[in-house]
Amino acid sequence: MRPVVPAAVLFMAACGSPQPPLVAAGVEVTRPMPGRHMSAAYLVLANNTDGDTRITRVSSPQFASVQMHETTIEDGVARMRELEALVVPAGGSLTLERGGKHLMLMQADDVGKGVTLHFHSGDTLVLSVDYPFPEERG
Ligand SMILES: [Cu+2]
Repeated sequence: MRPVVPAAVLFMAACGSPQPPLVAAGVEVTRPMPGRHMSAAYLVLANNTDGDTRITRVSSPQFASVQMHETTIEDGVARMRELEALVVPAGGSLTLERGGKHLMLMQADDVGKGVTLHFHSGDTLVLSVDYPFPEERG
């Protein structure tokens, strides 16, 4: 006779390890160059929900301003333009990388051991990422 597994147990097993709605991977933040107060951040954002996630603002305690940028080539010249939002597609991912979409961190305050990034969708904080600089990780 086969064991009968109650439906409620299956349901709970399926919900046992809930995935966060938005996940960051491969985070890299450049250190501000000496005498400059600007950095760039690159990462992959994965959306575990069945709806698009629209990032409308990114902030960081270590920087006065964070802009969402896209690098495009116009007439053979690389230019950056500011984006109003970053859209992470439902069940998919968005890659922020050199030569593509990226974050520009401006007016560094005190960048010590690392950088924290807060991703907002409207008034909602949807993800916070802590990035310790590699040399600080021991
Ligand atoms: Cu930029």
